[in-house]
Amino acid sequence: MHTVQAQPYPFTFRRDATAVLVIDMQRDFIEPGGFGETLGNDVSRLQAIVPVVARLLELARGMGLPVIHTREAHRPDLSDCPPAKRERGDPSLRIGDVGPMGRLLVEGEPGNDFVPALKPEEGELVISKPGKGAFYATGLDDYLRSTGISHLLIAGVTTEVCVQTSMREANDRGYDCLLLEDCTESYFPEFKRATLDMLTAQGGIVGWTATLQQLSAALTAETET
Ligand code: C5J
Repeated sequence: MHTVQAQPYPFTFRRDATAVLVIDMQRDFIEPGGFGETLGNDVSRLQAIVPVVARLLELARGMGLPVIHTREAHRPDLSDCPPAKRERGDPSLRIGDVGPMGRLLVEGEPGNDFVPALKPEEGELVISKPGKGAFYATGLDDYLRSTGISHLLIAGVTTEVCVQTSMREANDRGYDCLLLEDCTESYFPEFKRATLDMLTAQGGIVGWTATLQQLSAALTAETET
């Protein structure tokens, strides 16, 4: 067992029952010209965590932990994009419209790909998801159950949207989740802080949080006890 000095209390996991889940580290959310920016957001806050998430991937791969990547993506005909999602708000461009990195949030388009520093390696599972949650209309739950994964180490963007939704979905399905505080980010710092507080309140009602350094210390402790 490994034990991370987490909030609200230590998080314990077995390495052979744990995967890293990286949510939506895509150009569409992180680079200028993508979906996130068309909604009026400053993407620089999200760019800042890319090197930290890269260190998490390096650590996980070095330790032999499975890594799963999600991307928010719709089919080119938008048949999996509810009109309510496409028509929401007053963005400068909508899902499926052509932006500087191709059609927004459409699979196969340059902007829908992962940022270069965080590309999946061969053999790592990539889940395309039409919603905010990683479990909605995907095979993620079946994959985790069939591989005996019960614990998730979560990273990605944005903290209060796709990350929080996915962590809540995982929690309801019985997974123990640790969110890496410095491997997640929001366009709104106050929403990130509030989300971390909400997830860990009431004795970890949704799960745990810790820093990458705290995870690293637990994983590299000399022996798995
Ligand atoms: C959003 C996400 N923010 N990945 N998606 O629309 O959080």
